[in-house]
Amino acid sequence: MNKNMSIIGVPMDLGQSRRGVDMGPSAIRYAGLLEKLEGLDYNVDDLGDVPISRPDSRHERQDGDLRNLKQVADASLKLAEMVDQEVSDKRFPLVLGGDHSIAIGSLAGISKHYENLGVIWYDAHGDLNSAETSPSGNIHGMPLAVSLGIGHERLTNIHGYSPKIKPENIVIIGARSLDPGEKKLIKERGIQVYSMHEVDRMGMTNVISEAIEYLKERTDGVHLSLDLDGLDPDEAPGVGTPVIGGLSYRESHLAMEILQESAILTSAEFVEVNPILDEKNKTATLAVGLIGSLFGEKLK
Ligand code: B3U
Ligand code: MN
Ligand code: MN
Repeated sequence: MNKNMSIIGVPMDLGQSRRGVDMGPSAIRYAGLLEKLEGLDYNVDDLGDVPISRPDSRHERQDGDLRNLKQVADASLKLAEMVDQEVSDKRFPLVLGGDHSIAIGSLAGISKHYENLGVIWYDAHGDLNSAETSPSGNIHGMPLAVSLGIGHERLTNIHGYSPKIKPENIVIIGARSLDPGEKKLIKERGIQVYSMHEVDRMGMTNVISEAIEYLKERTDGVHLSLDLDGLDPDEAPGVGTPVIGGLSYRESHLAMEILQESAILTSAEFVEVNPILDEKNKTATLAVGLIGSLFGEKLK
């Protein structure tokens, strides 16, 4: 794996309705991220946080519109430009959220550099909604659809091109809360989904190994987008939309270790850590632990 790494924080909470996830990047840094990575011999450059503009007042949803569209679009473009620069400089971008809407900017900056960028979406949700299918109007439920070119043009066109990714280059792991429109899209586009059902039946070793083989055959780079709500809320309580019955601490570490061995990742992001809803920074600490396994920390 690339030993030169750039960390970018995105203190964004406007893609959903609960406050606190804007403090995610600080909580993850405070939990010892830099020390962990430097201890694993990475050359780490912490670029600080992307500036986020505040809305004039909290946006109440109008019929069919998207909450805080302008602020999310502005931040996505800034993040895309920063990530783009780091990939050009041959550095591994590690992005810290913030709510999952930030993936719109990450993918916009990264995908320019690849013909066939693969994405592993580790999440309780599909994040495949658009204004028409969203039950909430929250943009954090939309970034994967936006990256496929589905959704508001201000989002799909960030960084001047669309789509960012192809449906056959996506693997979703840990899904257990999909809206009807998302299920329809998954079927129509043939998106690979390992829901909790498959994880339970096959075991995480087989799920992640199959996902790696699948992506190896068809992609020239792979981005990991890890939403902490993919894990069970018992183990990751500090998330805005907890869903019971999630991936365990142990399954998640195992997935990160097998990803490390495969060496397929070219970028990653960890999102949705909400320190206000957390218990003594447990979720941020968990995120740093997972990042350790992903980047080569060994048990023996
Ligand atoms: N699918 C729902 C809920 C949701 C999506 N992502 C999260 N929650 N974290 C929606 O609002 O789109
Ligand atoms: Mn998500
Ligand atoms: Mn989620």
